[in-house]
Amino acid sequence: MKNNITFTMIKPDAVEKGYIGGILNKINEAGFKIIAMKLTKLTKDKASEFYKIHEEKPFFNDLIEYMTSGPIVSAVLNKENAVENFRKLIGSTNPEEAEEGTIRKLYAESISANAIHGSDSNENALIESKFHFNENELFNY
Ligand code: IDP
Ligand code: MG
Repeated sequence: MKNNITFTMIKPDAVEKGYIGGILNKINEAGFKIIAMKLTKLTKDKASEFYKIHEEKPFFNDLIEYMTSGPIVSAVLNKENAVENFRKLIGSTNPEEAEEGTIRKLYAESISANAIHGSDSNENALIESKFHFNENELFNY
């Protein structure tokens, strides 16, 4: 399995507050190349499928409401060791625990509205990229 891509979403809270530019700057400065990108809006079905692993969690319904509340930016990013490096760049799920300089420390408002998604494994990076983009859109990869 290749380990040089990861999948990300700039979540509705961050898009709404005008943080797309600031977040993309951080991503570029950290040396990630954007392979695919779009502004889109998730349907409830699509968000539920994407977060299926959290189906049984108490926060699942709120998560789906939040992720479908407005547009998101989804993107596929390329860098050596992309998954691990990107998780470091975005910081802890809970922004109160995120390190200084991380995207969640800078831009997230709470553990639920936490500004950005990053894949948690190489396998999921590929699954999530293909879930959001078709073959033509992944032409750079
Ligand atoms: P991650 O996004 O850092 O990988 P996950 O545990 O995979 O975190 O959770 C997915 C998303 O669900 C989080 O990014 C956040 O938006 C939401 N979430 C996770 N834990 C909680 C919680 O305890 N309360 C509310 N929302 C949560
Ligand atoms: Mg996760």
